[in-house]
Amino acid sequence: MKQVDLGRIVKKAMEEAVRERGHVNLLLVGRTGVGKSTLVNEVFQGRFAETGQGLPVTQATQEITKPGIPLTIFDTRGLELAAHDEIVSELEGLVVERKKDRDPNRHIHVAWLCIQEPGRRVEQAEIELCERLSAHVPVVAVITKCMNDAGFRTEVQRLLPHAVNVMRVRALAETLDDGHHLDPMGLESLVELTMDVVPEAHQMALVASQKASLDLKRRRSHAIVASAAAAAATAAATPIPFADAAILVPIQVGMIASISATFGLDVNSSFLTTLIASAAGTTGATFAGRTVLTSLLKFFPGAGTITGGALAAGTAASITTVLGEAYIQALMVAFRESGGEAVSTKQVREAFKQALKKGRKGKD
Ligand SMILES: Nc1nc2c(ncn2[C@@H]2O[C@H](COP(=O)(O)OP(=O)(O)O)[C@@H](O)[C@H]2O)c(=O)[nH]1
Ligand SMILES: [Mg+2]
Repeated sequence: MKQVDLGRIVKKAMEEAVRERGHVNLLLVGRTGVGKSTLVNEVFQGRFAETGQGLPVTQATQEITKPGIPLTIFDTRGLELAAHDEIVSELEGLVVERKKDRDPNRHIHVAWLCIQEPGRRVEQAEIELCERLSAHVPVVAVITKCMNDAGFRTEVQRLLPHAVNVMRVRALAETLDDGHHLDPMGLESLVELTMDVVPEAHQMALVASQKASLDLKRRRSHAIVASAAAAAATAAATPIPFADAAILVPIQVGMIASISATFGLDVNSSFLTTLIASAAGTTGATFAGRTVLTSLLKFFPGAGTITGGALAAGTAASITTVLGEAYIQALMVAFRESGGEAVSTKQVREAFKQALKKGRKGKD
């Protein structure tokens, strides 16, 4: 009987998922104190701006990365200084320089130019910066600490005509003097807009890095499940003898790895191996394809009635779908509980078990 070396399959699938996800680079500009660091901490996983010093790139820029997160932030300071001309040129130079790199994962894909609403001022430095940067990279103008627009957004649009859009955000909740409570706002829209302007090959990295829209992660993951289900159906176009069902394993493992990568889960091979093996009802890392199949078939109505010892295309597709959707469900639960920050592998495993159980009940 054909043996499955799950550890090896998982390792390969993870490497591929991470490679396909790519990397995204965000240039963060704006005067000191407008709320750039706060914004980044609220939008992305990993508390990016709390690292303290990043790697200095130019006089005004430092490069911040976090292990496991496919995002680099170029954080700028000094735009408020008298010498802003020099800084504007330096930033433009950085974007142009990076664009020459043969690896598109090193290009700067988008810039957020932050201006705070309470100041209600757009400075010359910001106008020049927006104009010069937008010749090379999409610039999103972000109005921060929003409480009361009073026409400021329109004013920013007029002064920064090259910005791809002007978004209003409030990164932190506010309580007004009269006890009125204002929730954070605009973070999800900012991410969605940024998605639209980042080149496609880097969108997955953005989806994975951000935490403002869990829905974005969920939507992308549904697409992954759909294509894995189609691949499974194709593989079983000629009904697969049970003993050869191992050919579905790489498809399903690839799916789980891609979903993990999409959620920005900091996974390692041993975690995924354990996760999949336990879903498949085995503990060993090497097992027969039939073992996986028999235990997955438990999740299916009518599975017991399959006759002739073969697996048909429709069943192969639905097993894959149930598995993938249960995993998405599990990650949604775990990430909601954690507020979008890194979740523990134990949390995911537990939620996955629950989701599979629920899926199974739903079918019975
Ligand atoms: N009330 C309120 N304060 C904010 C908001 N965003 C940032 N801040 C505050 O503004 C100050 C400067 O923020 P910071 O993120 O360090 O600005 P940076 O210099 O642009 O990185 C800090 O005291 C933040 O707490 C917001 O949405 N609402
Ligand atoms: Mg800062």
